[in-house]
Amino acid sequence: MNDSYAPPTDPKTVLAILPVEFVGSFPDPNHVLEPALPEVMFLGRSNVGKSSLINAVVGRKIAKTSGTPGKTQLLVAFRFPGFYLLDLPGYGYAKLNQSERRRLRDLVDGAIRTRPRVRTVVWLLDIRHEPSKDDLMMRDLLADAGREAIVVLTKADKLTQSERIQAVRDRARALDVDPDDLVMTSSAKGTSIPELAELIQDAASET
Ligand SMILES: Nc1nc2c(ncn2[C@@H]2O[C@H](COP(=O)(O)OP(=O)(O)OP(=O)(O)O)[C@@H](O)[C@H]2O)c(=O)[nH]1
Ligand SMILES: [Mg+2]
Repeated sequence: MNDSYAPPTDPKTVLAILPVEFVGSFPDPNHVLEPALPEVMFLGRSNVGKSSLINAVVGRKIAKTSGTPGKTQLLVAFRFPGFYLLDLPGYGYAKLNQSERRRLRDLVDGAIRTRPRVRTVVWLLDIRHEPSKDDLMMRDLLADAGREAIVVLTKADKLTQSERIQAVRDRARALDVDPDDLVMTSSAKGTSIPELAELIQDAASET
């Protein structure tokens, strides 16, 4: 992938021009949102950059972010005209006690397995790291649940250009996907943010 045409900062996206409303935060993975609309869900390890990427694609700071893993603890819903964006807690955060970890895992697994209106899952992986055991379990869960996914690499700004090229190849091989199907992003620099916003809008509006 080549990001040399990526705008440097703060690109306007197709989602940035839409009104958005915070709906609420819910502990139940099956919480029913009214009115019923298509849903796009953000998934990834704790601290991978889900909430930051949501803020980047919608061009506003709507999701809470933090340098400390485990920031998002509930299913968080934002409503756009015609669809919902859902922010999920991260998986694989080791420093929680067993019951909290269990609760978060049940929330994430339940949302992936059973929410009937999810059109696509935006699945995030840190570009710097090989997929973890949890990532690979999540891949199996997505496949098992028959979920379509947009696979995103995050924090591309943390690598040099040559490291990025190598990393995209390595991640594609580890995930057994085509490198061209990986969306390499940086929320910090705006890399591929307009493109990702369009993929999300397209998925949400497919009939
Ligand atoms: N350099 C860089 N840092 C990033 C980027 N995206 C996110 N971060 C940082 O990564 C940390 C975690 O970001 P969040 O967006 O809160 O991550 P999250 O996946 O929502 O985390 P949880 O809610 O805890 O699962 C924060 O310190 C962000 O500033 C990026 O593109 N580049
Ligand atoms: Mg978060």
